[in-house]
Amino acid sequence: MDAARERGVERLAESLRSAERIAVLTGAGFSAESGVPTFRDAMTGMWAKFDPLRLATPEAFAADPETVTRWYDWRRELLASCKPNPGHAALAELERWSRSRGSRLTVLTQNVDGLHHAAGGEDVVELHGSLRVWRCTKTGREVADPPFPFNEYPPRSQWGGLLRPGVVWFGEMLPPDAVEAAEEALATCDLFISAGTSAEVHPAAGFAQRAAARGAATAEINRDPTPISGLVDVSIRGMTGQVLPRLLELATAD
Ligand code: BV8
Repeated sequence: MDAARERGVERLAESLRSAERIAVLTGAGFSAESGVPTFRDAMTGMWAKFDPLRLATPEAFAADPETVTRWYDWRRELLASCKPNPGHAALAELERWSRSRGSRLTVLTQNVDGLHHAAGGEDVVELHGSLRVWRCTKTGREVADPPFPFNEYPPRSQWGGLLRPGVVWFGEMLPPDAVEAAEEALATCDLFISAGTSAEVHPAAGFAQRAAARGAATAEINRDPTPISGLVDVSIRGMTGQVLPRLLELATAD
């Protein structure tokens, strides 16, 4: 690990050891090393291929439910072969380590892939819903992990409606229970870490600023610079799958 990155990780490990309430915001970059395409990477990102801003909206689903549900079922099938990476495992271990010393670490994820839970994370808030849950457009009732691929697009629900993915589309409100949990973490954290996110999708993009305004220590771990890189106390340029294990090692060393 290069010297500047190592120094940043050492500083963040120190903050972790003295923090009592930690909030970690994660985005698509956290799952990139698991093979899940992010929204912005030119070669693999879905912005280039499918323009999520166009497809990830209620309007697109209303206009063309077949294309939208095919896209989400394709992503769901892709996810089936994706496993948590060392970054997910290290973060789940940091959560357990925090709990063992009487502090608390909450993961606020923008990802809909379920990989934090798959890695053993427990205190995880899915801000943008989950691709594993599909919801009836008529009754709002949810179906967890419906068999894929669907045999028709758009898939019909058993209650006479259509099935839509249980994710938050652009222009939709975040789930109230997720908002409540995120607000509680933001209001009480003394350390806020943003990891693997472009910090451009709201309201999550504003979390670092809000934590800093309350006096929490702030840090970012990201491959590329983002709009919050200049705002946080510690900005670590790196891959979460490599930085998180090193952070765990330094933070938990006796
Ligand atoms: C809402 C589910 C009320 C669907 C997603 C204020 C200002 C401006 C706009 C708005 C605003 N308030 C609301 C908006 C509108 C909108 C918005 O933010 N638009 C953006 C485009 C400007 N927000 C909303 O509509 C939200 N709803 O606020 O309701 C409202 C509504 C309208 C108007 C006002 C208020 C709902 C947003 C949720 C949308 N749903 N996902 C699906 O998955 O299909 S968001 C979607 O984008 C994913 O969740 C994904 O996570 C996210 C993209 O962001 P990132 O996660 O950061 O991923 P990205 O690819 O962008 O970046 C990856 C990063 O990782 C990069 O920086 C890269 O360098 C880094 N990286 C890559 N590999 C690695 C790595 N880092 C480390 N290690 C690596 N290995």
